[in-house]
Amino acid sequence: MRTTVEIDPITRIEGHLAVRLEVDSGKVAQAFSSGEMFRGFEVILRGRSPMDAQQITQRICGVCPISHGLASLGAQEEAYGISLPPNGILARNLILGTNYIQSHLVHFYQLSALDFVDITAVLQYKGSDPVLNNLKSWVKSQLDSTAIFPAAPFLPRYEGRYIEDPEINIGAIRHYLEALEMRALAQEALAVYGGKAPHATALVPGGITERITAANVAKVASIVARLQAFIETAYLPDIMAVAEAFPDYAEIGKGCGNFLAYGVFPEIDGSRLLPGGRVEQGRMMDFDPDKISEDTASSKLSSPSGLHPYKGETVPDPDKPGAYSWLKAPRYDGKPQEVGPLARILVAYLNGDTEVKGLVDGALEALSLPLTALDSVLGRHAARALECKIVADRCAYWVGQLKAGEPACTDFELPASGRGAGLTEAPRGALGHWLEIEDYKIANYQCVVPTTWNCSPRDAQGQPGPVETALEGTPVADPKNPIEAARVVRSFDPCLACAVH
Ligand code: NFE
Ligand code: MG
Repeated sequence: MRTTVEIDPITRIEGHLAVRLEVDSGKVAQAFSSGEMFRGFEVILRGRSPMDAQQITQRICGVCPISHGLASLGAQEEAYGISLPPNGILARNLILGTNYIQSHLVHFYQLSALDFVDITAVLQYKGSDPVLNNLKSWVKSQLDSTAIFPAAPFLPRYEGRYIEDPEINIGAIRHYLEALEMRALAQEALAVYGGKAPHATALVPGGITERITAANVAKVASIVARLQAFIETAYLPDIMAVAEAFPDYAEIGKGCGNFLAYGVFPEIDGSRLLPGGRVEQGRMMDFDPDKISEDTASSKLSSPSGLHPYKGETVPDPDKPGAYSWLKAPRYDGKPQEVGPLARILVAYLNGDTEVKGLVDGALEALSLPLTALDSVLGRHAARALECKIVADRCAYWVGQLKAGEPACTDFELPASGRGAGLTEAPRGALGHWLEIEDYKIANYQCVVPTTWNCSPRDAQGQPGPVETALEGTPVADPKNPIEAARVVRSFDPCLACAVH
């Protein structure tokens, strides 16, 4: 029997992503992913000064604003013909690195963990930890109350199988609360060189406006050390516990098999901590940014289909027949691409990065899984957690390389005309901003965003987007509790506010 299942909204983060599933004989036969709002940043930017773009585009999102700011600066710096002094490169890496850490921790603990961890286990808690006892009495009082949604945001939830071991559940719930403190700490470190969090005021073309001092180096270093300790002692073990409890999710959620990363975290020597590249069915392929285009066949936009972002247009058309999403459908050489931590880790692994190889092989060996198991719900969570460790460890190195008193910014002059592309990686994947300047003003500005890649609708060839493909074949035991499908979608860490920008 065929049943239609709607999950709307599907993420625990702000933004309206809906998925419609056609379920047949207990499995998803077809999936449709819909972004349900229009924002219009690309329209707002036209006619403004390009030098404001890194501030305006940061407002696309409160979770990954730094990536939008840096993509914008990358586009501007190419157009202005400037490069950064070492302090500028390092300080920006620390701003972005601490942003990644808070984003990855929030994604696992606040946005996904409660798909696996049984929050009701706290009611059985008998220890003396005041924080857990507080939570326990709050949940109890909520369940006894007449609140419409007692114990929100923890409940209600889809019913299904959750972790059974009370010790693992209680430990993860404790970490859920600690992760909120870690997030605040990461934001505090971000603000040291960013000027402010979440939207950093210190990001300017040529570098950053904050000065490097011995005192602020010491402050960032001490916060990074605390974040590293939490990642090692909580995040990584909790991910392994989920993987051990849900081995079936190493086979659920296989995506489109094409992975794209632009690369991120430039080093002083010109290399990148996480390199760019493209993987197709397990093999490294070449990458040419000219082959990026955006299809609009299923998008509520009248903009022409198949344009390169330099030529891109954004014209809303809410009543377009057959359209079911406000997202465009980005394609590389006509094909959908999965982006995100898994794409970055795969590219680094296949590039022969020894640290990444060691971490990935170690985790796979501990779980007795082959490399191909990475293309799954568990693989996405594991890649995000391993990347979080790699970035935090490198932040500890970068902060030691800063030189107090030396410049963190280069001077520049705004040209009357020019263009540039800023290709970077947001926590959720490959992010590009394309800028065209005429008469000192923005003539065109296009953003191609991670969740736009991952949650894209079908294109003119009828090819589904990566999330739609990953959902196909997912078992749904109870159409009233489609928790399996929710786990698949959330493994991508979608952010609709970004995707529709
Ligand atoms: Ni709003 Fe974002 C990230 C970007 S996702 S979170 O990471 O760009 O599309
Ligand atoms: Mg766009």
